[in-house]
Amino acid sequence: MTSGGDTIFALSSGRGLAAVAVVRISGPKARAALERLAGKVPEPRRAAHVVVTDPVHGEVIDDALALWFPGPRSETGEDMVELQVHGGRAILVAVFQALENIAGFRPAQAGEFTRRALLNGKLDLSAVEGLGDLIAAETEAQRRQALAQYRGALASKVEEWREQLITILASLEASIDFVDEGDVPEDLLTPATRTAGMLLDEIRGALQDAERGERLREGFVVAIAGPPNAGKSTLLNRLAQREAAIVTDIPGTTRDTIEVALDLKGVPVILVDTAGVRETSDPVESEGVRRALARAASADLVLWIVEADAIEVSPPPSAREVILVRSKADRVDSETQRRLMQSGQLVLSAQSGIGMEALLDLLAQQAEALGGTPALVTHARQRHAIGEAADRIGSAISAAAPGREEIVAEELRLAARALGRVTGRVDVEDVLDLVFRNFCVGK
Ligand SMILES: Nc1nc2c(ncn2[C@@H]2O[C@H](COP(=O)(O)OP(=O)(O)OP(=O)(O)O)[C@@H](O)[C@H]2O)c(=O)[nH]1
Ligand SMILES: [Mg+2]
Repeated sequence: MTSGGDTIFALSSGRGLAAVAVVRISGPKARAALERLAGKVPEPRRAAHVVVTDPVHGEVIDDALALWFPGPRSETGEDMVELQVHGGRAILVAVFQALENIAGFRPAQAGEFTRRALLNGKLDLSAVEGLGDLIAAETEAQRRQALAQYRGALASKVEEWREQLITILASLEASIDFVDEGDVPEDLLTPATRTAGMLLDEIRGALQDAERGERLREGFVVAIAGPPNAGKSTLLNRLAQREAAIVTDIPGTTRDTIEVALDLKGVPVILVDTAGVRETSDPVESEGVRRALARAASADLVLWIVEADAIEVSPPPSAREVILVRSKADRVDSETQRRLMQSGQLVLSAQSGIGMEALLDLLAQQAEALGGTPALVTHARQRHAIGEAADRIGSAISAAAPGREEIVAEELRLAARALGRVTGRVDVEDVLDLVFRNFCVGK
């Protein structure tokens, strides 16, 4: 088993007051931590009660539960120890001090346990990304997607694709050999291209779904935008069920963008209230307008809010998807409401509650589309590698012609290599820093 040389330790449970705190220790001398601090080594993978004592002063630090995981059957693949002590600050300071006093021990860096698990083949790169997402998951759909990736949904699919490519390659290489011998018994290129085409369709399908996967991780951004005084902040407050934004009857009240996170059907939705869009000479307001338009342009959905009785409707900005919403419906008669609705607009009043159900239904529908069956591809890094594989397979197919088997084979080989990057089978060193960027100490 590879080991980082040092034996590392960290608090793996949350910081702050807690009944129990979990201290993890990993590395070649992990066993020594038990011998020195607990005076005994429990049976592998069985919890045992121990008295944690400072080996230098002989002072009892705490009563604890200890677990011993000899490598390679441990999370990192190395020898590991888990101490469950009481979660007080002073206890942890004393335990860490005692561990640091053992030669060859040092505090772990952010993500270092997982990094060792990766290097020891306990996790592949996509599972590491899934694990990071699982820890960060705030909603049910995020948890489901992250767990699927952590448990190998993407890795096994990519491996399946890679194996298919290798099978195609093997058949092509056979035909190349036959060409060398001047004896081509049959056309092997045609079936190879056909299989590659089917594989390409499947890979492209997964890539098409990648945007959904990435959006679910980051949250579905809904920008509330429109002219001043249209009732944007009132709508945000109603959806957030709290007074997140200031509401007044003075046009130009909101200057900064204000974000509120909602959980809609297990999907994280980020609502953004923005400054009313209008021509203005006020430098503060004009910066607000600039931000409003920028936020609308990058949002997944823009709710363009216009008062129900507005005669002139200012045109919505260009954005991925815009829904025209008529606000303050309580100020127009029911006949006008009906007429507006018939033209496909959402008519609502954030003050009286008219039409709010319809808006929530619409948002929930969008959320459900994101949160359905977990997407396979959920990170830009994975998307790029798989995208390159798709491009290579595409080139292989267009290059296919008798006598060009070697070119086709070379493209397919590069495609297989690109797929290998998804799981970290190849070029893993290049991306470690990127992948572990958001990991914290103890993971
Ligand atoms: N009658 C009625 N008044 C509303 C409704 N929604 C908002 N208002 C009023 O319209 C005024 C403006 O509301 P805001 O929510 O601050 O409007 P805004 O679009 O955020 O305005 P800016 O931040 O200035 O762009 C306030 O006086 C609100 O009370 C509504 O549904 N019905
Ligand atoms: Mg406002």
